[in-house]
Amino acid sequence: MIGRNMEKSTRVILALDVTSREDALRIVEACGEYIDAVKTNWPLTLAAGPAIITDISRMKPVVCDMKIADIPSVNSLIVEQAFSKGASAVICHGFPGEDSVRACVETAGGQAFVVSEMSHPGGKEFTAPVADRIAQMAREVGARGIVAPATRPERVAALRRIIGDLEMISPGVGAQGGKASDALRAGADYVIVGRSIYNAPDPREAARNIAEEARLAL
Ligand code: NUP
Repeated sequence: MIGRNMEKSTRVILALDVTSREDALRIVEACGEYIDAVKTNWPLTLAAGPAIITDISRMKPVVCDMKIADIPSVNSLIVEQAFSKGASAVICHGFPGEDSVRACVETAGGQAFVVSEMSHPGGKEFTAPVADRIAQMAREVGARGIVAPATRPERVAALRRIIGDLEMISPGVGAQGGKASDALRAGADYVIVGRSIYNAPDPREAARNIAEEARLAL
């Protein structure tokens, strides 16, 4: 199964960390107009089963965020499974090293994003000191892009200088304190937004507001 291409239109990727299939499908349906892709992670995959990736991929491109961080052979198996379910791209960790990341990128036909510096406070402890090297490595192995912290726009700008024209997707907007406009102006291509959309009283309205903020920022 081949996932669809992610458009660069609203610049919003919905992080769908809900734990019910019904809620997941309802929220994607409601927000569809204002998002370019859906990012699925472990909570939804474990709750609803991997077939949820296929279901959502019929509505929107799916970025499968299993934060793949294993040895190269196992990384390849995980990526194969994600794409066989309908993923359009995967997210892997950079810290396991170049061979592990290369396995993801090659198996994904280039459609892999590499986590550089994580967006939460603990991301400063171990990921920040090596983030520049991970970003450089992502470029060298031909990844589609990197994941960089919207909570630290100055780091988004610095990582943008390292990756050149690779794509950057940026979580940490809203619930984690980052602003979509700051991340996009600093060099992110897309913002990743979860709780501020799916926990909002009206997820469609919340997604619309962020898409509008993104439009005005660019
Ligand atoms: O550094 C990262 N920070 C982060 O929050 C890398 C990620 N992949 N994420 C993911 O983005 C996280 O797993 C979650 O799915 C989403 C952010 O959700 P929220 O804080 O907007 O609810």
